[in-house]
Amino acid sequence: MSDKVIISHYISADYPDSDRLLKFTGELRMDARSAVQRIVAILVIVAGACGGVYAGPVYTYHGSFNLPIPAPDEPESEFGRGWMADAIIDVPDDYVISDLDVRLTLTHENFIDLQIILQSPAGTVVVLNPALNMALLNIGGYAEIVFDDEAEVSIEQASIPFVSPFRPVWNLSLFDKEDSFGLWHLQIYDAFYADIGTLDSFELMITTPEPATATLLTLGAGLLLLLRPRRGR
Ligand SMILES: [Ca+2]
Ligand SMILES: [Ca+2]
Repeated sequence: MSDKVIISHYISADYPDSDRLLKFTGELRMDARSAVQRIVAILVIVAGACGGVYAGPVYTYHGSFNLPIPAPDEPESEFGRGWMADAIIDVPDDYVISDLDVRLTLTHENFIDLQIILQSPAGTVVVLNPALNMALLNIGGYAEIVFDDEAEVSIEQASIPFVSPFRPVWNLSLFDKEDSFGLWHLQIYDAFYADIGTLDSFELMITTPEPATATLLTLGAGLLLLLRPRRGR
């Protein structure tokens, strides 16, 4: 119920003391407004806290491949250098990305050869690992590599034992707020002669915004509209 309704009630009762009525009206409006302000403030604080602490659902898209690195049709493949054919994941869903991590599994004789790049459906490019990353010299074999902006160790500081996750050289946050829908390309360039390998799998882990944040903000806006004094009456 708004303060306007209560005031109407007093006016229709032909309340004789107009000074007292005005004073009462003023206090009532002030109380209603401060109550609304309090509610909105609490909701905004709760929503902010939820958004800061909790992430929304994580959706994982996995692709299995058996792609030689480099591809056999590359001009210098016989010398162990050139591009791999793109590994492509087709994401059929529209999600707003709030965080993206990438997992890949591969076998290669020397990871220092590998430049690893991810391209989003929107065309944004992120270099995950630079070619000739000296930290990876003489690290090879089978590996599961997870790239995550929040990892403690950068891929440029990797060492034996080679344990994920690693921070990529460019931030995966460049994909934040993009739509997940469409073709994601993982591109690997073998930049150095000799050692070769194979990409086995590649996976996108897409975190979406916390739904409670949107719900609470909507609820707050709804209460604000509900309790706001009506005009023109
Ligand atoms: Ca992350
Ligand atoms: Ca090579």
